[in-house]
Amino acid sequence: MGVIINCKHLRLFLFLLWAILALSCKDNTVAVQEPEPSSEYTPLRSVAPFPVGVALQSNRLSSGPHSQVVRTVFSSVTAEYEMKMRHLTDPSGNYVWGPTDALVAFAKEYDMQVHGHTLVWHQSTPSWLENFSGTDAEFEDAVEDYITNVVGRYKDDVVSWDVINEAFEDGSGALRNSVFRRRMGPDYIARLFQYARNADPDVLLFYNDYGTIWDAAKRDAMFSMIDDLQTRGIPIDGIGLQMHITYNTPSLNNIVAVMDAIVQRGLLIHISEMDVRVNPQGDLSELTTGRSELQKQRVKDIVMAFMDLPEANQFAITWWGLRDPESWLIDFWGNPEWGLLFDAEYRPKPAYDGFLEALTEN
Ligand code: 9MR
Repeated sequence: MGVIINCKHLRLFLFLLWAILALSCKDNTVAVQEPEPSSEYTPLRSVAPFPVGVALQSNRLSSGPHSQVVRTVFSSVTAEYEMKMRHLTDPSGNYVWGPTDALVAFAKEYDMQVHGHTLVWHQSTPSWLENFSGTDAEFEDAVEDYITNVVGRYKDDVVSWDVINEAFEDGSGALRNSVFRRRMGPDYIARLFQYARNADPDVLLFYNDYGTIWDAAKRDAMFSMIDDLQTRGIPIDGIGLQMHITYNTPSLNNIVAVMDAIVQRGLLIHISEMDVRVNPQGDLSELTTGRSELQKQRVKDIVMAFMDLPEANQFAITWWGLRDPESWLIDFWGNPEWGLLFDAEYRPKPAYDGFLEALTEN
């Protein structure tokens, strides 16, 4: 028996379709059903004696659960990418402040501190600077202007900046041959720090890198740079240890040895980009209880080691993302990975308990 659709049915159908769409859309975005975060756990910020941070992308602030967990649990934020040069300026060199202004406003509203990341990074050089057609002196003026503008804009809101990120090569510790090194000469790092200090006498200035725990040449290069800056009275306040590690490497002893060497130099320590890979060999297709417990112990050990440092040297611990599926680790390593404190459903993992236990049992 055939179905006859007359005009009246069609109008009713179209009206219902419109009503459903209108209810599920806001600002042209189809609303995605998101899990509700649980509130039955202790927020890290309520017990940590130092700032606990998280890397954030401004587009995720529009997600209710995401922003709720961030502001409840953490007391510091870092832009995961939006405060880098290639994002703070467009290809012609005009400033793009929208996303970072939004992040800073969010942090202010919820009483969180902001760590600025990063003024200079060879992997985020915008094309207007990479292909700069003026003289070397004009290039340096442009870099100084940039630092003055960016640090100056957030003078009242950003407490600390990574002045330069990852300046040394893996394996050799040689200064990377970036456009900054080529156009400003081998002493360019000292001048970047000085420009940042001139822009804000109070902001804390960091050198940030990965691999300084397990790569001896890179570590030596970093400490030589620090010693040189300090001998010459160039301002530097702290070191960011990125802490992209796995559940079983590097050893805690090696981590502690590097932290001690930083303490000996009177600098602040920022565990600046923490995540703990549990699947470095790619043998897991889902997170097992066993690996999860190893991750928990690893987090606990590191937080305890950080808390054993003299208080004057403890700057902060920052997680490089909130939920496992949002982490850069998955694309970068090409394995399923669960490196962070929260799972896809915004549930705190055993690693979260490890962090809490270190804070409360110490
Ligand atoms: O996690 C960040 C990713 O979302 C960005 O696309 C990428 C490029 O801006 O940077 C990633 O963060 C890096 C950080 O800035 C410096 N240390 C290594 C981090 C992972 O690549």
